[in-house]
Amino acid sequence: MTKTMIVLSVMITFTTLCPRVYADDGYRLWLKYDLVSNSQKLREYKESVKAWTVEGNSPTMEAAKRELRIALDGLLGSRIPEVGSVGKDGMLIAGTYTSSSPFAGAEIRNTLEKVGPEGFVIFTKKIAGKNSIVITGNQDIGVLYGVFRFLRLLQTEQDISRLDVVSFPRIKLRVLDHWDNLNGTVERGYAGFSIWNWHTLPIFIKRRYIDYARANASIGINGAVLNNVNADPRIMTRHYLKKVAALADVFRPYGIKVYLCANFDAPILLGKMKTANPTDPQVQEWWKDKAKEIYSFIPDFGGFLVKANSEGQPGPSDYGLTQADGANLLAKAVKPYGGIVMWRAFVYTYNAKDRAKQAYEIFKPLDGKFADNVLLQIKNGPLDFQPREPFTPLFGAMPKTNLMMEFQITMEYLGQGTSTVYLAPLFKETLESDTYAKGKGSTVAKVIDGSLDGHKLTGIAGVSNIGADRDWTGNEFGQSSWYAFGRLAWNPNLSSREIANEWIRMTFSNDNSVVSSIEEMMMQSREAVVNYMDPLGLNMIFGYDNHYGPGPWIDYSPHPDWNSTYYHRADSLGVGFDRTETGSDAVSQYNSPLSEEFGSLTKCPPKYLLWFHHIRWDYRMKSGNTLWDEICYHYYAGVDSVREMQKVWNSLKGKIDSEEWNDERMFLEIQEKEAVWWRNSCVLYFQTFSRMPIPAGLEKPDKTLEYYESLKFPNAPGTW
Ligand code: GCV
Repeated sequence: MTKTMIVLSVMITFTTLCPRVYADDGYRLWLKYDLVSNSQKLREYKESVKAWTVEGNSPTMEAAKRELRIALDGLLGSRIPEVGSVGKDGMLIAGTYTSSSPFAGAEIRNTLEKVGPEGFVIFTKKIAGKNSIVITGNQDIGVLYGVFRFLRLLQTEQDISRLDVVSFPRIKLRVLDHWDNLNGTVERGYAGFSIWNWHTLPIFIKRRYIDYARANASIGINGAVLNNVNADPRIMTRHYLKKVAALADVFRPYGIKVYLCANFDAPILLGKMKTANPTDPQVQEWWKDKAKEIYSFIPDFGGFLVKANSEGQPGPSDYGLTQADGANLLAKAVKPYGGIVMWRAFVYTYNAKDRAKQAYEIFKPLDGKFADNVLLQIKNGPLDFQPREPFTPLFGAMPKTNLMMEFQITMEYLGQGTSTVYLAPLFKETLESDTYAKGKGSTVAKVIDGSLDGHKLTGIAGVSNIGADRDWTGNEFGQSSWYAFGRLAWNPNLSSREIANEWIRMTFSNDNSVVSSIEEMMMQSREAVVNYMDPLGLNMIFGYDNHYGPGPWIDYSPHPDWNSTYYHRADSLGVGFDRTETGSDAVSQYNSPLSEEFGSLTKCPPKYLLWFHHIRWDYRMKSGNTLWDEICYHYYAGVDSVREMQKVWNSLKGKIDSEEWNDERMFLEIQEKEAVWWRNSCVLYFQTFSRMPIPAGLEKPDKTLEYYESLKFPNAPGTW
């Protein structure tokens, strides 16, 4: 060995085996694979995994091998050999099930029959008299998912001595919606520019594309819509399709299909036709040809996502036709190739009496009119990704239609890139809501997993918070919501707390006291933001257009329902939107007994009170406080929670990576200021109507309402 080779080999051994000494920048997400910190566990793992093999060499199996190679070496701190044969003690064997698999048997075959194409099982078994761990599934992708699950067990330092894991996804399409524009910007993106570099594709494959696929596969996400729903039609030209195909090639081994947002006017804009009318045979032919062309580039193309007749986008209403007519046009074009259409229910006009009622009014009559390869993609709440909304009543009203959920992972209305808000509790709140469509227990989760109405084509989408920032999401805690979205898409029954626990262990530390501190901080973070922005059912009182910061005073938009005053309706008597029978009657869109519950002042859950009721300032709440005092207490509690989060975080100094710690410290400093800004602005603004004092004992705002109203944010994302 030459001197240089010796030095190199020492360096490689050092970097592989030693725990990291440099600061972390968040790039590795939850796939860090650092050395197992508990020495007892490390010894056990090394006993259990002395060598490994992955059967098969498809691109997916090669991905599984690559993952095991880097992960085992990192986690166990030494090179774990990959061997070609079984029969050694401490073997880890991964492979799809066949009758000649070394682990074949009736019991395992029966179990696999229940887990479907993407499910997997992990179990401990003696093979040829030797202790082995087996990861298997019906298809390669199931095995890859199983590998990630096995690695998570090590990452979170679980017992692996007697494994018996059976897992399969409850929802078929688990999709990230990227609102990425072709010029590199991201609508409502707070983590820098788009991760897709349309200029250097298709030849230059960034390492980040592969890591994106790895991260998604590790949590079971199996689809990516690459472009903004406000769709630039050029994405469907040959120039871009070659680039899309290159990304599809990268994602395929990881089980991820690509989808594109289609602009409904594409026949006019690209095809130079005079109309995009779905009833025109030439328009139908144009979509058929376009689908053929797309599939010639990407044989497993997933299909289209469409925003139609909403916020300036074209659609079938332009021709006096229904949303179903539009959706079915595209559905027919992709049907021969097994493609699907995700058609958005986010359709509204600007001057309705109650915007929250519109999607239901437009779509409910169309139940049963959509083609079988269409899914109606519905936002979790009737308005627009607010910190809290009741669920969209359509979930309990269209049994003959494939309904899919649309959550927003990017935090357009929750403090955007700098705030720490763990979104699993928000997702869960909607999923666990009872629609009563078929009596008690008809939860939204059961609607979207297809079990309530017997649908096979099921889906869930999350508007991505991913950008080109080094740590992917701008604020590392944003990763937790991406992670939670994937985990809940796989299994909506998981709890927010257990998902947080996993993520913290993989991201920051396995030290129990650190884990429980961060877990508490995350679990209160969503309620904190609701309290200091939109307590008691208030909503849509954000800064105009950029949606950053408070703007309850906004009343200058030409679109009535883009004004905050449209939503809070504060006057000298009270505050809140009357959606009861005598108001807009939105309550009647919910099934009984919810409609009565929401419609009753005394039975309505306090968290939705001002969503459904206009209430007097001096109304006595169950707590004994007047409504005005209760509003104030919530705003102040929100700020207190952020200060509490700061305390918890400060106590972790020295216990987690210093760079990650310091980044979050700074973000929480911003968040505390923003929470105070929200609280003071809203309390001072609503006080001009209530004319009541801020309750004794609460700190007084140190600035005037005029000051807050005068603030401008030329650098807020979305304003440039
Ligand atoms: C992509 C809200 C956002 C828009 C977004 C729209 C939608 O109105 O502010 O930026 O557009 O929702 O979901 O289509």
